[in-house]
Amino acid sequence: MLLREDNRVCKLLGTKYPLIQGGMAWVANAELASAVSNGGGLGVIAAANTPPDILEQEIIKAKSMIEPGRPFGLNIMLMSPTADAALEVAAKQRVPVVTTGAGSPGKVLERLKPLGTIVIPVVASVTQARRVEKQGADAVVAEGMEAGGHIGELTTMVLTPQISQAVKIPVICAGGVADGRGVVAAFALGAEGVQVGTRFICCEECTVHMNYKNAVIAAKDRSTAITGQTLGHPVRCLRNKLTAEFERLESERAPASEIEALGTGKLRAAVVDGDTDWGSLMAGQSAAMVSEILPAKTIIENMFAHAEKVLGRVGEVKA
Ligand code: TUI
Repeated sequence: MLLREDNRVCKLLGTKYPLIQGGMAWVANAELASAVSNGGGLGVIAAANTPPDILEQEIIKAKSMIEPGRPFGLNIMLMSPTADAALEVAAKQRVPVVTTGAGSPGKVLERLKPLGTIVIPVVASVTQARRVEKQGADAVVAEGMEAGGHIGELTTMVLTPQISQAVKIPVICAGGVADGRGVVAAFALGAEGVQVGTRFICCEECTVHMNYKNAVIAAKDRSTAITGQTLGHPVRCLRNKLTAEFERLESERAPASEIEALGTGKLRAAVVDGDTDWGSLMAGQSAAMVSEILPAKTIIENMFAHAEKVLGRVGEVKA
């Protein structure tokens, strides 16, 4: 059995499955978060750069869509200029779980732990994992560079076991997890849960433009590229005219301001307008393993049912 009664992630979150949905900017809204939470995982709304009043409305909407007793979360992107405002919204709305990304979550832990909020930072290195444990994090997401969006340098395969060994708090594995095989692999590496992003772009309840979903479904093994590496914040997305232009500017050592400017507004163009040529189609390498649009609940149930079958093939995994 992969899923045990005593799974620490399920106990911490109060979910049926030890699964967190990635806090994908522009993608993770009330519709997606409520579908994942109602499906037995932890749905997460992305604060990203959302103005605080609109973010608060989104949280209120999610609360109205989520079945009583089911938890949900808010992801705060720490590089965002609206991160402090999002933190206050999380406190005011008593959001049960907060995940953080792209920075050091000290301030978030200080503000929210006294309120009883569960805080789960996303990290990309062992040093960061150790630090957030000391600062009082309840669990940690170890995110490998197979993931979509803003990424670190290490792969899921090497990051997860090292973080699992370095900390006592539960580790949730992210980056490349899209099906039951990924869940079993995550547990074999020492994780007690998974964070899944890309797979949920292609769920029925996700409101992104159909062109974005179709691009994920069409993706093959080498369909993603990393842009922005020369700027110090690498971002993984599906290859298109935009990533080719990034590559050209970066190889020509264009001024950082010019490269930065190229990215402005491009995630919105992909998500809202369905611009697959010039939009930023953020997605992880697991896009190649996504082949159909299903309800979020079915995705989650299939993932864990398949995990049990896979585990039957590899034998009982011990930490
Ligand atoms: O945050 C993410 N993924 C993201 S954020 C995002 S929004 C965006 N939009 C446009 C351009 C750039 C970003 C899209 N995808 N994942 C979690 C994550 N966190 N990955 C890596 C890190 C990280 C990096 C540094 C965590 C901590 C950290 O610490 C720095 C420090 O000071 O300790």
